[in-house]
Amino acid sequence: MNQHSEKSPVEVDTRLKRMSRRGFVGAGLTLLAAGGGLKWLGSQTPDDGIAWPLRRIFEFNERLWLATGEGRAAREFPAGLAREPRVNGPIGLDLKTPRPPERIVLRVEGPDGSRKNFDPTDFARLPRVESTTELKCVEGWSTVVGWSGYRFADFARLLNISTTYVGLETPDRAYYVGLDAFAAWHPQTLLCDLMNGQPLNRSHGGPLRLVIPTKYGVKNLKNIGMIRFTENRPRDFWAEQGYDWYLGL
Ligand SMILES: Nc1nc2c(c(=O)[nH]1)N[C@H]1C(S)=C(S)[C@@H](COP(=O)(O)O)O[C@H]1N2
Ligand SMILES: [Mo]
Repeated sequence: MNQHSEKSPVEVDTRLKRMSRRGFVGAGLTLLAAGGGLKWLGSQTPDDGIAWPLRRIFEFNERLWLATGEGRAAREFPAGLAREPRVNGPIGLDLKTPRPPERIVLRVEGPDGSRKNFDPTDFARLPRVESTTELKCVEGWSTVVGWSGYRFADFARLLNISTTYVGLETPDRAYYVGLDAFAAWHPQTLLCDLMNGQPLNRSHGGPLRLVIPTKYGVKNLKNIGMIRFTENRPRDFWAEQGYDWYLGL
């Protein structure tokens, strides 16, 4: 028996998850390089018109995608089931300001560390997205909420930025969360300015909050002041208190 066959299923599972986090496009390309490149691939017997080493990689990716939960989405509910969630988590909210300001003041930091203000009128260039999902708190309650805003993925495409991680923080930097690219670019991950059809109030994170139903409430940062695109895993308020950094898919 070699080393690999002696690994326990748990150990292998952990390793696979770690690999999937790194991204399988990379793994596939590495295998191609190791195998001598495209010329070598072309000489293999094709199966479904795809050379078998590649096909094996695709099948493996797909199984892994489903097995690790990375191909899944949070449940969407009928809009009529939406309710007002309780107000939970006041860190980094400017509650002295009773109503959200008319203008969203949003800072964006690029992977090179340069910063600029995002022009809030540019949100009008993005499609408005509605989504009715469960806000789940680690404290043990959940509420179905009707959200409206913009896909993070569309926002990032407008800026023409893609990175391995995204960090978000409140204007005073008191609350902050880190997301991996899978989570940030997930189609259900939204930057929201409306909740149950009303402008977000300060307590619920107005003028703009993150809604990420594939993760627990703690990652749904209210009152976004800055969005940081980065190659380094961003700090995360609750991860620093001992919670799992991912807290969801
Ligand atoms: N800025 C900020 N965002 C935050 C928190 C916080 O303390 N500060 N708490 C989080 C937690 S633990 C939860 S459950 C949700 C609650 O959102 P809600 O108040 O709109 O119900 O916000 C999250 N986002
Ligand atoms: Mo929470």
